[in-house]
Amino acid sequence: DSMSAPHVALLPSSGMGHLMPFLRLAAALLAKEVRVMLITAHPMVSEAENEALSSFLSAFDKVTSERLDLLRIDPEQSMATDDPFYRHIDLIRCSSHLLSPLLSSASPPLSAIMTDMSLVSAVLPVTRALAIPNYVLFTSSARMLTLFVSSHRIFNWKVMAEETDEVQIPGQEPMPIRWIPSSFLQDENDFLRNYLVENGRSMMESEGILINTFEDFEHDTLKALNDGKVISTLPQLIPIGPLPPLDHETGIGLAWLDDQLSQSVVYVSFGSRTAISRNQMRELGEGLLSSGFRFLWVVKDKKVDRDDGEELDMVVGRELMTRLRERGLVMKSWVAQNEILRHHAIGGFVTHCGWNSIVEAIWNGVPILAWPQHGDQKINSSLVLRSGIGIWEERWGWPITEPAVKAEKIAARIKEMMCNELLRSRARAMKEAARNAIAIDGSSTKGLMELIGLWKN
Ligand code: BUP
Repeated sequence: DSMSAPHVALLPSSGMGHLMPFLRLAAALLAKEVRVMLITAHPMVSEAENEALSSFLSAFDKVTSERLDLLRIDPEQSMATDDPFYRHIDLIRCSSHLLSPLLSSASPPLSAIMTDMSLVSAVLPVTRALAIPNYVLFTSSARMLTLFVSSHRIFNWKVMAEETDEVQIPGQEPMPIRWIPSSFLQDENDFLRNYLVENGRSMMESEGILINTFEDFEHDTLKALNDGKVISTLPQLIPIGPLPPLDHETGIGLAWLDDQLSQSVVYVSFGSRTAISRNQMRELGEGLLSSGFRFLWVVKDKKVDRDDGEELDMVVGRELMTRLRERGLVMKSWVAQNEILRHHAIGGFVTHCGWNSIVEAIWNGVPILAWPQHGDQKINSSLVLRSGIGIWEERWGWPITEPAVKAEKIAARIKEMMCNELLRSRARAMKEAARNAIAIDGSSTKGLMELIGLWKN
């Protein structure tokens, strides 16, 4: 009954790639009769985050929404980075003591808090003082987690990168240095590098790590992690994925897609925080045209959507835009990605391989052409390749540099993705496995139910 229902706080961090899985987790917990307090830090970085939060709150009125009003600090004192999302994380870090009154006044008292992977080290001291169990939601792959939790044991990544071309993480096959997120490869004075390493270390002190993946997709890595082969001090790791997209995640109508043949359209998006160069955009546009397929392309010109004011004709070029409009749909973000991926007309997804995008492609059985740009995306791409649900041309840019990948090459890879029946059938099988994982007796459901059971005692 509701008297004994556990009460849990959720604390996402900056950017849609972090907010989306938290909102979906909130819904999954509510569906299991858990009370949810959602704490978000304001002001948020992007318009997309504001909108996602308010539409979520109107769809789920049982959720208690709390605001963490960020301190205004001198940017000079903030983490040395010009990335607005990392700066925002740093503001949350500096404001984390303000969480204390929010958490301690919760009624009924909190059974646990779920903290984003980028906020663990900042939040742990607060939750420890209040004796609230602190769990982490890791918003990337299990393979990426192996790197995160070993990072504090690898003495100096930068030095290592100069000496070898592979990283040996215990219990794992060697990982090429060129897949490692560049932040890890900075020297020991680099704030961001130290912050990542510190969070990896702090995760060891959390009560448990929830991860948006599932057995059939990352079986070996999950097993190595849970058997203590990667690091013996790992707290319990609970795969709870795929966190299913929510019904209210809809956008403007997709009449154009409705008129297309099944599996005939290429969907192209590089996520919510990756802008590609204008030169590369033009090649991509030409590549889409010469692939012969129809397409839905979400163009991103600036890292943060608020800055993305320029007309597509200016960004892509008027002449090219005219030709593109004859064959496809070119839009600016925000689109409702899951609604697109689940549409029968979509036959393939050109993606930067942000973890949520991969999980959503799997959820909908859509084959992938991986084009990673930074961060965890190469590691994620390697999983796409290995599982056989997509292809990856490793020689393409990292990060997007000049010279741009040429249109003909892009067109050839798009054709390969769209015409490969084997990819399509593997993607379909993975979709089945994904849905089974969260069915009533699925592996992810069991993990989540056991966890909730702990909170009831
Ligand atoms: Br763009 C865009 N609509 O127009 P990732 C993204 N999304 O629904 P990222 C939309 O944002 P990180 C759009 O479905 C996914 O849930 C998308 O997360 C949604 O990449 C999320 O794929 C994006 O993980 O984050 O945003 O680059 O850097 O954390 O990987």
